[in-house]
Amino acid sequence: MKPTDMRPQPESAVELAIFGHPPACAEAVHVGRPNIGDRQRFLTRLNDILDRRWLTNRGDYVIELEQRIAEMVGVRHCILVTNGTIGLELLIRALDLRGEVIVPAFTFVATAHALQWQEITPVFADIDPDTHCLDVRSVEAAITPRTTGIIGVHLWGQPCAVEELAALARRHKLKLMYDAAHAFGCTHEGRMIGGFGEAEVFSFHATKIVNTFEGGAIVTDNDALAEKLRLMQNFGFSGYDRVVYLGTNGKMSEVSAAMGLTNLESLDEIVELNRAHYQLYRQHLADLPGVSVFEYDERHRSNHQYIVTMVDDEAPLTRDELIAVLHAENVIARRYFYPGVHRMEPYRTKMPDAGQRLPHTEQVCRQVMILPTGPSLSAADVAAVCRIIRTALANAVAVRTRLAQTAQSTS
Ligand code: T4K
Repeated sequence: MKPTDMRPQPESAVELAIFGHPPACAEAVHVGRPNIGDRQRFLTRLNDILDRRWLTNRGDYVIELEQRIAEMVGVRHCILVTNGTIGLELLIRALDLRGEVIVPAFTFVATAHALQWQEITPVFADIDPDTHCLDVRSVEAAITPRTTGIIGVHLWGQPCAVEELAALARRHKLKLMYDAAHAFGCTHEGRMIGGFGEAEVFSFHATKIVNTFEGGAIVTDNDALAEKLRLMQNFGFSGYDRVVYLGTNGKMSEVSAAMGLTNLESLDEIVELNRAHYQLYRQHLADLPGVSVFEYDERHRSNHQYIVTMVDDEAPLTRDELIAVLHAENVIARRYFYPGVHRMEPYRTKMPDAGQRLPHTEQVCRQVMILPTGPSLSAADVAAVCRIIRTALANAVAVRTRLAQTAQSTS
């Protein structure tokens, strides 16, 4: 990557790809590159699966991974599933949620889709702008006689206000569950995420801190709930030829579990590296006008899976202008979760005015910019990504003019 100069310069001297310089990265640098543990160990497990000819239906690797996760999280039950979305759908059904369920609109669309898929109405509550998780007062204001539950999302691995949500749910006799897709390996005041609410759901998608290619897990201390979930994820079978419940196919395969076991062995190392990248981003992006790095509450431990930055109105460039500059350099920064689930279909049509009750969601949707991290990036790469941002901001007028010209010539 190229050195840059912070003083405003003539356009042609500003070393950015939008001005015709070669991009900083020869190949695309993505948010969400999979973390891949020890390849040899995975291949050994893969050979074992092939030798044993046991490919799915709760084989040895699925059982082993379920035990390891339950132990690590400190809960009695872990049910591995096909992916996080199926995990949410199963849990919503097993908890018998109906009518309306309160969720944030600042989340991946799967949180709301898992409800709507079952004809349950997601009712969007606003977020706390500091944590990006549900604002408890907004949740309370959204409760109606049709409300049956609340789904909190521990966004970016930052825990929800778990005590306040539990108290609210108790007061109104609502079921409380968590979408913990981002929070595997994270804690709330020293207690592992996974043990809160009736149950929690992790995602082990390729882009997550631990991946099983595709996959997820439901974790709970509730024996009856776990038993129901096990039946539901396997067509309701309780033995050969014996179906005792309505179910679907939500099983994880052995190859996915083998990948999960392998990646779990590298979890601590990856979290350490992510934490180091996070600190570097904070150093390199310090003192920039209008650009800040999301601050985690030190009482909790995050897996630092996402580098979350905010570009506010003080910045001389908008978030989208900065993203255009980064994309030209082959740094594929993302706008998670733009434009907000309430502005995605079918919710946008069903509730066109939802945004009016979600001022913080709307603001954060405009400001969040996710930058790449993980083992595929070096410390020098992190510095280079930050240098692009600094250079763009230091030459904001020229950058804005150039982007406008490019947009005009391509329209
Ligand atoms: N709840 C929350 C809060 C979630 O964030 C998610 C998932 C869920 C529930 C549902 O869990 P799952 O059903 O997915 O288990 C990604 C993921 O697809 C999605 O799993 C994730 N959240 C979401 C935050 O991000 P996209 O739309 O960003 O794009 P995707 O999957 O194409 O990946 C992003 C980038 O990662 C790619 O541009 C390139 C890179 N990549 C991706 C894959 C799949 C790779 O380098 N290699 C790969 O194999 O959704």
